Amino acid sequence: MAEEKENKSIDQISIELIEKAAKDGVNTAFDRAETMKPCPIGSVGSCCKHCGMGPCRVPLPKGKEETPEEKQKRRGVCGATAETIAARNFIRMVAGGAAAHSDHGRGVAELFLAVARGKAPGYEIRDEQKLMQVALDWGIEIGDRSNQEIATDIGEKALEEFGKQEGELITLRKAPLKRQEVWRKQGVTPRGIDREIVEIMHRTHIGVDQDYKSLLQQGVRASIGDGWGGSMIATELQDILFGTPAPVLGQVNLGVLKKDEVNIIIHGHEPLLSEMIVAVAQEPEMIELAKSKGANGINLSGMCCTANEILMRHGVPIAGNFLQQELAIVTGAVDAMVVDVQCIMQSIQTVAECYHTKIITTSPKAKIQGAVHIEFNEHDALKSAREIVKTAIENFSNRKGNIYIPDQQTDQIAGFSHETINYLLGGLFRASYRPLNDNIINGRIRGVAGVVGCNNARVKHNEGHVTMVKELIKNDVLVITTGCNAIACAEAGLMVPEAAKEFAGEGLAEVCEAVGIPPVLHMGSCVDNSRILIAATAMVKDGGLGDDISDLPVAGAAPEWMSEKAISIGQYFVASGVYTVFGVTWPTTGSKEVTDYLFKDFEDMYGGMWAFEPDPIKAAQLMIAHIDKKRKALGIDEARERVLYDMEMRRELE
Ligand code: SF4
Ligand code: MSK
Repeated sequence: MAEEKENKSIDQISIELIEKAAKDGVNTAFDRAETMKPCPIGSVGSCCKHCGMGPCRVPLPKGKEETPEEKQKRRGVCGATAETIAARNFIRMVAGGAAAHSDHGRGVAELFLAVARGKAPGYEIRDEQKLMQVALDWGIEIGDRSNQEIATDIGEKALEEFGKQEGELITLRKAPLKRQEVWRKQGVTPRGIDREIVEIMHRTHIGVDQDYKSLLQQGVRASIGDGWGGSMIATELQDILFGTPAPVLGQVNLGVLKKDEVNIIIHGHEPLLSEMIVAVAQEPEMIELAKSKGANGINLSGMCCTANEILMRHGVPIAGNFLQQELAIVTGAVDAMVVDVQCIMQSIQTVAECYHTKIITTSPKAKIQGAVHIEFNEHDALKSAREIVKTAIENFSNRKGNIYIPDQQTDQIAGFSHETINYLLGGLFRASYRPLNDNIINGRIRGVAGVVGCNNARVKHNEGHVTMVKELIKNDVLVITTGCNAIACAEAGLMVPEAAKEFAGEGLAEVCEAVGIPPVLHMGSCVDNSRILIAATAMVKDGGLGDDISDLPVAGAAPEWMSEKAISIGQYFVASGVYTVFGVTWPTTGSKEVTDYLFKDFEDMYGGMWAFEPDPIKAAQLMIAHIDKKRKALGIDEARERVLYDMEMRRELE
């Protein structure tokens, strides 16, 4: 029995809480993953339910070679082939993911505009330098105009990008020129963020686009509109409003909960409300109210990407990643879990009913039956935040006594925005990626990997993330990370500078030690994958490593992916020229043609392609092999032979 629980997570704290859930008779995702087996036809993309004549299932015949005649007949009622069905399913996943990120971006842009117009009390422009930078990037006049005027133009322009009908997204200009040309040549330059998503829904309706290559190209187009459009707008405007992240010390894992304080967990993705909750929880009246109810204070922590957002900007501790959301409630010590959008399990309400926790939904787009709904109103955000915090405080005295908080948490350094990396590497006056490029060229750093994405209850919690990342850094590959991978790495102690000595290869460890950074750099939340694109572009611009992202010795991965957003992210990594490996399962294996197109043909078209490898060590080795291939093409493969750091070089770097 104990062994069974240990198979569910590599994290001891999670194992203890999975055991507590079992003792308390609480059903969690870990249990449901055992009883609910994935459909073998749907999981490979071979089931279509796009019309009332289906669902139609077109699985590959088992155990025998299919004749061309049999393949001809293996179609849906409307005649759709297995290729069309797999491609349609795949790009509908891209549409779902791109829509989620981009609607997040739209929400930020709306708030941004309201702040610029003075209609969102409580918010302000915190990063003036970034405001100017974005104005310059978007061609908005600065002159002697006020911040408010400039911000109004930026907000209006940002919102236009969603509904734009023709031309090119303004944010694509951030990409290397050669990459922009690749997109034009392939005909996948997005016109408007919403338009490309809607077009996927149109093309995948019965009887429209029935050429898998044409379908997959539209998937690429919408994904670029996500990474270089909606997500990038979200990140840029959030930085202006809430501050661009800088290195900050924080703690992680369920041990951050406090027995004697009101515990509020903020879960989801958008930092609009959570920023206000962070402010309100520090108000003396709120702390007094908590004390009057017998608590020693108010303890905020985050879950999933909201956690990453408020950690990066305020050092608020992280309670856990996707598969730990139910476990947090199982501690019996969470007085309120406040949720907005994305990656929120409906079952948190059922688990909460076994304890005393109040689930508070806040978005009109995301309600949960049985939960308390306190709607977030951006025009009176402080009022919403106060009502939420008060509701949590009032609930403190309802605790049932069945409390267990593991006595363990891990330190981490987060806040590695593109700007911070630039500054850390080059200093304030000559901020640049030059030292990174130089250390890649001289071979101390072999390459860079962006490892991101979710947890997936089909595999052992955090195992794929941590195993892959350890293998990469051991082989001198610097890892940059976001989302639930970042939380997994932090829980495993990989995000402190000392981790370089313990886990990284000699060359990478030397560089980390000289700069004072961990070997795994936390870049933020899911929308902040756009920071990875900007970092890759900065490497190109600094020179010496080719003239496009596809020339760089870099790779991407999502070893425990599960969400449609992860597919959209992977697709825009690939479209940006990055070799990208996913684990767990691959949603098009029902069609060899579709899979080959994504895994092979895309390399000729985009310089980056997809790969699937569920074993995290093998997946890391694939990434390293790709990095070495790129090093060879750049003529820097020999340089890896001489990894010696003398004192002069060290001083130069410092
Ligand atoms: Fe079947 Fe075609 Fe309808 Fe899909 S669209 S459910 S393949 S008939
Ligand atoms: S929260 S999309 S489970 S990374 Fe962004 Fe984690 Fe994946 Fe959600």
